[in-house]
Amino acid sequence: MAMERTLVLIKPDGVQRGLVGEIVSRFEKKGLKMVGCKMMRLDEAVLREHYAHIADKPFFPGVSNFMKSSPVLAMCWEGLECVEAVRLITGVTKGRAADAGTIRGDFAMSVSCNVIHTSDTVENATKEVARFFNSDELHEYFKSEAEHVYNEEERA
Ligand code: FUP
Repeated sequence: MAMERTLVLIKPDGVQRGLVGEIVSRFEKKGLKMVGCKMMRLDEAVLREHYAHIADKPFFPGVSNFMKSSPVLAMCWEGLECVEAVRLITGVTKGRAADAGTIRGDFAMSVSCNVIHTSDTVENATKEVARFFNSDELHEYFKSEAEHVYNEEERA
């Protein structure tokens, strides 16, 4: 069991639709710890890096324009094996096919305007957190709820 950090971006549609509080609240209620948070405007360079795996797809220019259309909220969340836990809360890429109860299942209809980005693997999470946050923007602190979120073995 490993303590992990993962990147969450609330995309322009989530910001424009006033879903920031709802989304942050879901991660908080789950028992995850926010260790970084900032609003930022993404440029072409960071989007080409972040979406390198879809850069040659015909839909990339549309995704890129959408991601630049207003600021996003970048967050780093921490928790035990949280990369997978956050992906489960996120739901599949196509919002209208995502399970009810997931963020995309509850708030998205589109395949690209799908409210949030979340890292898909532990390896990518490490790279993505470093891409969006400087080390002095990430905070280590004790959150007392950990005693109730985790059992003794999980906290060790
Ligand atoms: P996800 O990990 O669920 O965010 O999805 P991907 O990394 O596979 O896709 C990256 C972005 O490309 C998504 F935000 C949505 C967009 N996309 C499309 O617009 N059309 C597609 O057919 C697939 C992905």
